[in-house]
Amino acid sequence: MQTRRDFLRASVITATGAAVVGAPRVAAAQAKAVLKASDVHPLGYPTVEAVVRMGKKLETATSGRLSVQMYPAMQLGGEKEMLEQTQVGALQMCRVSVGPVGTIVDELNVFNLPFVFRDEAHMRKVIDGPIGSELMDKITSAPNSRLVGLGWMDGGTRNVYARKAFKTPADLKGQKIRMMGNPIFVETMNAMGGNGISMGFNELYTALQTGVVDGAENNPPTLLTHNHYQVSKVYSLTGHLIIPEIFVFSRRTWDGLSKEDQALLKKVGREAQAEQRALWDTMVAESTQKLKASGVEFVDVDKKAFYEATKPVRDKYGAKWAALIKRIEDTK
Ligand code: BDP
Repeated sequence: MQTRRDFLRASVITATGAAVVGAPRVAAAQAKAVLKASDVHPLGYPTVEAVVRMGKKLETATSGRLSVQMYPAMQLGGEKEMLEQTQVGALQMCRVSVGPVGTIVDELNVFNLPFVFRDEAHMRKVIDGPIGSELMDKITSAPNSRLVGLGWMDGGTRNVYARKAFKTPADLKGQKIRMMGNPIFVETMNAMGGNGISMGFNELYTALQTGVVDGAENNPPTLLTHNHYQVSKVYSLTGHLIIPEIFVFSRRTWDGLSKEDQALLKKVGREAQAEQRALWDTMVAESTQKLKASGVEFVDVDKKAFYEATKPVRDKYGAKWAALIKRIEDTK
């Protein structure tokens, strides 16, 4: 497995070597290039597997000229760090939650609003349809983003987990719950009755273990894969966030690629989106079953109360995107 140090060393070699990727322009359009990709999840997790398979397709299609080197499992830090490395071209690709991307391209924050989607089927309809394409284009065209959007992935439904159940907002009183780095999420948790704590995913396991936070919120595959369920045995089905995931490419590297390579990346990117979805559905079913078998208690909650409690967050952050939110609501 590659370490962070190997990665940094590889970057240096890359910056001075013949096969230049991550430099402002790829020296020769047809140069051999190893595209570095990263994900917070380990090998085998649906998002990682889909990008690894995408890399194999690239390799086959270009007879080995283009390939993907995956840096999984938070080797390169949390999602904020991965996005920054992609923006400067130290990484070519990263798969992240839309959560932190909303701090780069504001319009994406509509997907980060609590209860903006009725359910996962609704979310899929939206990302697969015109709104999904428009927002993907926004990422690519926003001058400050320095990213090229390649595709969406599924991130399921996020529920709160801790040592105790949270059936109503009152139950969350005084509870420090880790949220992803974006003010919307901290305010969402505060509105839900708890104390939202913004923290990188790479710091969370220790924070749960040491009691720096009382709990966190995520989908079943993440709760299982990252062993958080060993500390937090109660999973309250709040369903407050259904946030798509996204994989993006470095604009800096992209601009040095030939039109043909760009088109190929877009094609295999679209295929990765479909592959991840199938892997995801299997993983959600399996992890739900494994969590239950390990003694994690799945608790039904007063969802309406959480929905109503979070209205101020939707009002505050949704006001400027009212037309878009209406279109999302109207997507049946
Ligand atoms: C997981 C997402 C991952 C996020 C993580 C988080 O797949 O992209 O980093 O949540 O909570 O569900 O930070």
